[in-house]
Amino acid sequence: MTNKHIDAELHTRGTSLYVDDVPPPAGMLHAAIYGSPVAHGRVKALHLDKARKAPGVVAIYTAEDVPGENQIGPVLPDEPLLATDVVEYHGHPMAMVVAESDEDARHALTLIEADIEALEVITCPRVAHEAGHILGTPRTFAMGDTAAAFADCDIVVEGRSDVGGQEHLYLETQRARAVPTEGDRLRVYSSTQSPYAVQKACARILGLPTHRVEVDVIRLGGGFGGKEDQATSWACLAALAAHKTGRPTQLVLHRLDDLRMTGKRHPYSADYKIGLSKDGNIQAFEVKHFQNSGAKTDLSLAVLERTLFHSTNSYFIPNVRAYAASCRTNLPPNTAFRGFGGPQGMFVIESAIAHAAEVMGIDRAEIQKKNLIQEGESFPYGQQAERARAVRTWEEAEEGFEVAAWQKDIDAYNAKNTATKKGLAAMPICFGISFTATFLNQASALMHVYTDGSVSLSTGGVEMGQGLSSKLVGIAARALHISPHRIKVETTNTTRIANMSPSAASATTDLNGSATILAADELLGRFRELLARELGVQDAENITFEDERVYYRGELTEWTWEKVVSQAYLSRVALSAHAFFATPNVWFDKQRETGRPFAYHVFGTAWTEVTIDLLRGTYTVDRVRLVHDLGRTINANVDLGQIEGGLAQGIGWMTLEELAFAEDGRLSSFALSTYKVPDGDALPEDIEVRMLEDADNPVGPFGSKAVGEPPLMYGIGTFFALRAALRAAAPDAELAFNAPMTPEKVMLQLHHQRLRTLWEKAPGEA
Ligand code: MTE
Ligand code: LUZ
Ligand code: MOS
Repeated sequence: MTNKHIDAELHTRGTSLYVDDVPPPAGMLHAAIYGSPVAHGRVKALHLDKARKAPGVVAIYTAEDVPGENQIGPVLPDEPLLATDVVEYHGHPMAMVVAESDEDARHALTLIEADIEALEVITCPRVAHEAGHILGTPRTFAMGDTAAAFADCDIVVEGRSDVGGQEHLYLETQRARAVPTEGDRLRVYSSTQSPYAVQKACARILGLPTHRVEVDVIRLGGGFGGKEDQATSWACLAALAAHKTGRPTQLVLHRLDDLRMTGKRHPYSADYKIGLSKDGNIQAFEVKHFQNSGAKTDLSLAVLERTLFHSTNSYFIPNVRAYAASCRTNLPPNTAFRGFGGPQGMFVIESAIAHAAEVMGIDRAEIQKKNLIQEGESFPYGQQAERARAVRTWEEAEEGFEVAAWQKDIDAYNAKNTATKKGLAAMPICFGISFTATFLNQASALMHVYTDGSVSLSTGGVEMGQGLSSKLVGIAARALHISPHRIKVETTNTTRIANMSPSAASATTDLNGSATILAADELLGRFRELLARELGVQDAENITFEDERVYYRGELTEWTWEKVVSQAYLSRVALSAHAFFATPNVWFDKQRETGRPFAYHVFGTAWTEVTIDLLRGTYTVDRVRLVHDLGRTINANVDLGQIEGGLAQGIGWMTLEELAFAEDGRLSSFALSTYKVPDGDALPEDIEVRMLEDADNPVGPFGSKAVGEPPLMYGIGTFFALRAALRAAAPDAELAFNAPMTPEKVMLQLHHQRLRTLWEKAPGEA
């Protein structure tokens, strides 16, 4: 089986197609969006006359021009496509210019003026919480009795932890092209993880039945969650323009507009309290998560829920009380981002453990290891750990990477060096696989076999660089027992696959791959019956397929794949199959906040080594070594790419990527000159990934496990390695649990706590 990423060659040659690479249809118009110049205000007037007269302008549309419902909220109906009387974040779309060229459209934007009465701007989730600006209802997961448990603890520590948001920075910015076909019909090409969400929303805003809108997706230049829901508005806007003008219309966000107008990973602030026995067993944990949701609900409530699901990471804690609230602020609506609230939840428990270890004067890793969840123990939402591999991955990492000797080397280094210090930290991860909204765990596959033996495969899954197509080819080839080169994965299209779930939650291969296997089984079943007739035997179940050959009772026959297929056609046996898959045995009761939301968990353990330059505050991530549980991998190359890519994104989130919003709600880190993403130099030179062996997953396709999101959370280890290095430099300093740990923050903490005393003493003193 080929192990290459199937798009690798196209990408390398620059011939892979994205929305606006397809040659434009004749007469295509270009749209550009006027976004609110303030973060909160009442709209008094919008002056469009000058812009209407600008060269090339065909039309300008506002909320009044929406023929259907001006509403795109995916969960709660609180998000108009175009703002009406109030604007609630800087960049909030207010009007759309449609013009003959992108330049014309953007020039006209500069001629629009808005009269807006400024209202109070809130950017802090704690302030919003205090003021009662809460989206949905706060949630609490509870297990055991924390109050009683704290009373019995030898050590109780309390603190605060803050973690920043993150820009998705998909290479391909948000975009869509809408083409009117005939009658009231539209075809929409969208860079979306959720073609069905786009289809539904376009129909809703145009007041059409869903079947009038066809959405087609070739691939995305990255999504990372940023296009799970937030590709929808741009597709709807292009659709609105195409519907109104009757001409194809394309909307491509320029990078700076994309940075300014779209939501990001949710920043969180949290209060924690952790109680332990003196030998390091965690007895109780309480946490309050304040999610900075931005101005609209978007997917915030689902993200919030996943924060709760991962509030105890890989640990078993008998008494837990976890509260979480989505706090409405005047920032762009924050949204899905790889990990979906899980990483934010994990950061807090890791902070609490680090804090406790420092107070107790023991190794953080000692507490981590002692409390890893074991087979049959419960998570605070009632699900039990099954095939728990927290301890296994921990021990394989500890032994395989000779952590004890490694730590010794680091201690020796720190004893010798005064200008630089090293830190080493462990990061175990445990991530639940399945959409927590149970109904989304469904998928379909449509398989056509042509008479030459080639196979066309459609699923509801979207290729966004994660290697879905490569895996689907591998799965289909294996399920049909034919060569992968015979299989082609088609674009994702709403007329071929209806009502698909978003490609998200790392579950796309699990869901669509399982549906693919069912479709293949259906075809092979028909072929068996046909072959039984041809061979003149009754026991069709003894006909088997392997390597494009047919065997009967283990004996090779003269039948090959191609021969079977052409005989099936001549015998009028259907060569197409549609199959449907729904993940069995997952459920959740929101009233009682218990259930079995996940089909399974992904486990792993990473160790990270860093070096800090104490004079400059700069640092390097020297080494990351990890043991990861992939089940039985379908494509080791793709999986390794996902692990390394996720790790890189997690390191960026924890170190360099700092979103800065001014008090007036404006994004100050509005360009790549002010928002630093990790480049090759910022990433570890030495990454060693070991895939856990003998790690079958009976509920994944061919024993595999999902891979997309979990590795991002290894990046959290970098924060704690940096903290360990800081501790080596300044044992008594007050260090905040405040990520990202930018070089600036390293510097400030060192400067305040330690260097200042050194400098005060330094000149001429003993
Ligand atoms: N990898 C690449 N190259 N590009 C992406 O956009 N998205 C991530 C992850 N890996 C992403 C990626 C996110 S957020 C998810 S949920 C999964 O891929 C989605 O794909 P999967 O369900 O097939 O793992
Ligand atoms: N999206 C979603 C997700 O709608 N539900 C989820 O549980 C989820 N998890 C991770 C990423 N996206
Ligand atoms: Mo990923 S955050 O589920 O798109």
